[in-house]
Formats: sequence, structure tokens, C-alpha cells
Amino acid sequence: MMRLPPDVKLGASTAAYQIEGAAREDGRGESIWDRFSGIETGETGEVACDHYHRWRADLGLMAALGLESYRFSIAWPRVQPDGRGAFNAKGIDFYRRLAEGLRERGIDPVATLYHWDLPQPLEDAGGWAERDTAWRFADLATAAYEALGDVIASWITHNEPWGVAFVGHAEGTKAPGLCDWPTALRVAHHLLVSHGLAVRALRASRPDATVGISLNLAPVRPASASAADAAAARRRDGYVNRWFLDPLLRGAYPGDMVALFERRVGLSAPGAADLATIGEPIDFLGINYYHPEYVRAEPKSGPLGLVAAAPAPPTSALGWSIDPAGLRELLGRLVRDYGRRPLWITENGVPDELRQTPLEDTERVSYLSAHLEALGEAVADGADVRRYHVWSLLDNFEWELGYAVRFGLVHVDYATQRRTPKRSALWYRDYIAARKR
Ligand code: IFM
Repeated sequence: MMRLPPDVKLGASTAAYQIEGAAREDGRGESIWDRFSGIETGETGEVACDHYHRWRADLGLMAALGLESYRFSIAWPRVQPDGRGAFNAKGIDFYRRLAEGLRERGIDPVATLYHWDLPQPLEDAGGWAERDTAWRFADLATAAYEALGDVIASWITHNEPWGVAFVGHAEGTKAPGLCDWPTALRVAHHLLVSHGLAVRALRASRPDATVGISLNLAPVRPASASAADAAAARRRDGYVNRWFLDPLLRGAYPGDMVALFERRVGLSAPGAADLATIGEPIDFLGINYYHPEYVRAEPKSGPLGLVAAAPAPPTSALGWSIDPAGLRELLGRLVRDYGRRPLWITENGVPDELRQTPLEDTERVSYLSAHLEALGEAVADGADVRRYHVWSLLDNFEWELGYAVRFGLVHVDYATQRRTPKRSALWYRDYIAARKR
């Protein structure tokens, strides 16, 4: 097996709303996901994995697996219930205890500032479609660095801004559930501006800290060899990948997509004056990779004129292609098109197959081992990979899909909150340990 260099830290990821529960405790305010969740499944994150109460035991699990890095998110409504004004000391203390506990166990804490749980009062005031929300986020970032920067050295501003902007505001399947393209484009821009403001705030407050952003990125493959499908794949790439990568790393939105959105959505070119803020230098690019995408041209379908095509087999329980070579290809492309820079894999994982024996997640063992192998190959090709995080440490609340979809290394019995490491957790533990020998 291609070995990853020993200085690549291996860990796992989670997000606040997906695991914490305690939705009404210790002064936590309401978030857009409290409002939105349950619409599809009747299930919510109100209790989730009850991690807010069980965090100590969860730290024990992480230590037993030998994790070197743990990526979690800070729930904005827990630390600033109204999204502006007063901060909540009890909320901040929770993350301080967690970060201290991680450090005591030799696990490096990585905090994401926004993993989708906007305080509802900010949504009521217009949400991310309002420019003011970017400034509210900068205030949150400053307060978090000041209160926690002595125990957390690694920060991620946003998780998957594409999903927040477009799935939440154009496709409507994630909170706040809007279907309006001009709004989604405004949201995307404000998220990027807020990222730049938060990076600047970190430099001012903690010059030694490390900061990046996590994007969901994927190679996009045409369904056929036709020129129309190739052009559709290029548009999808512009929508999912380049709309975020280009302003962050190249100082401009991609011209082909600006022209398309102007034509088909009536976008007026996004504020050029903001590009310097958005392009504020970062220390690493975070990548969430799950699967490549397949598309087919369909001129009448939405502003992009395309539809999803059948994924190439093999596929996972969610119908996603299992394609470790896609990870190597993606990292190679990033180096080629955006320059060699530190890369952190901030999420990578696969949902469980439905089975009688939930702990025997052999598909996750194969998935992770193949993706780690592909990562080793990407490093040999020249990618500067520094960290890798499995999504996810625990089975958890999978947003609009509820609890039926399980991504955890560790199984959670939601009736009893009992945690049991799956076969993949034990495999990952041994993989981490073997690298140290
Ligand atoms: O559960 C999500 C996570 O919150 C963001 N990235 C993808 C994961 C799996 O769908």
C-alpha cells in the first residue's frame, strides 16, 4: 500500500448541529436548521448524538482510535444566540472544555466557524442574502478567536459554501429552503466576503494561527463523448468548483460563469471591489471529497442547462460513485490550475449499506483504504497534503435525510446513545498506529 508521509495528520470530522443536541440548553438560540429540519423526515437535531453532554466520553473514543486531528464546528446560536450582540459564556465554555480535552489527549482541535446553523434572528433579518450578515460573521469570528484562540490554533471559516448558497437558496433542499437563483448568487458572494473578513480578523487577533476554508469539490464527468455533454460538464464544474476556487485563489469569478449567470439569471457582475477581501491569503485549502459528478446536457433544465446523469458503478448506499481515482485527479487539477499549496482533506467518507450487522461496515474499510491510497499517490504526484479527516467520527443527523443515513466510524444507537466502534473504526485505529511504527 502507498504510505502517506508520516507528517500528514489523520483524524475525523463532525459538525455541531449533527451531533450536539441540547438545542434548548444553556442559552442556545434557535438556528435555521431547528426551523427547517424535520420537514422531509420528521427528524431533527434536537437530541442528535447528545454530544453536548457526552463529549468527555467521545473524547475517550477519539483517543482510543489514536486520532491526531479532530474537526468540529462551533454552533453560532450557542455562542451568540441572536447572531448579534451579547455572547453566551456557557456556549463558549463548552468549546473551551472540548478543545482543552482534545489537547490533553494529543489531538489537534480544528474549529469550523460556520457549518450551516445560522441564528434564526439573522435569517429573519434577511440571512446571507443581506450583506450585513457578513459583518455579523466577522464579529463572531473575532469573538471566537479572542475567547478560544489560545487553545485552538487551526480554523476553518466556512464549510461547503456552495451547499449553503445554492442547495439552500436555489435548489431548496437545505435550510433555509429557498428556490431563487439571484438570491443564491448574492448569498454565495456574501459568504465569500464573510470568509475574507474572518481571515483578516484572525490575522489581526492571532497572527500565528492557521486558517482555511472547506469546499466540496469534485471532478465533473460528461455522460457521453458529445460536445454538448462536455460543455455541460464544464458548466457544472464552473458552478460547483470554480465559482468558489477562482475568487478565493485567483482573484476573479470565472468569466464563462459570470456571462452565463448574467444571461440566464440576470446577475449583475458581483462586486469587483470585494475581490481583494475574498482573496485574502489562506494557509490551507480544505477539501471535502466524496464522489465525482456525472452530467448530461439538457438545455431546458435550469440556468445551467444540464441534469445529473447516472453515476458510474460501483456506487454507495446513497447512489454516489465510489471513485478513489477521482480524489487523485482532483488534487492534481488543483495543483495544476491553482498552484501548489497546503491541502487539508476536511471530509471524506461513505454511508453504511443497510444490513443486519451494523458494525460490519466492510464497505467503509474498502472505501477509506482506497482513498488513503489515492491520497498517497496524489502526494507522490506533487500535492502538498497536510491532513485527512474521515466524515464522520459518529453516526449523526444527516440533514434533510435524518438518521437513516449513517456515515460514522462509530455506531450510535439513538435509543440508548450507546457508541460502538464499527469495523472501520478499528481498521482506521490500526492504520494510524501502523504509520507511527
Ligand atoms: O453530513 C455532511 C456534512 O455536514 C457536510 N458534507 C457532506 C456530509 C455528508 O453528506
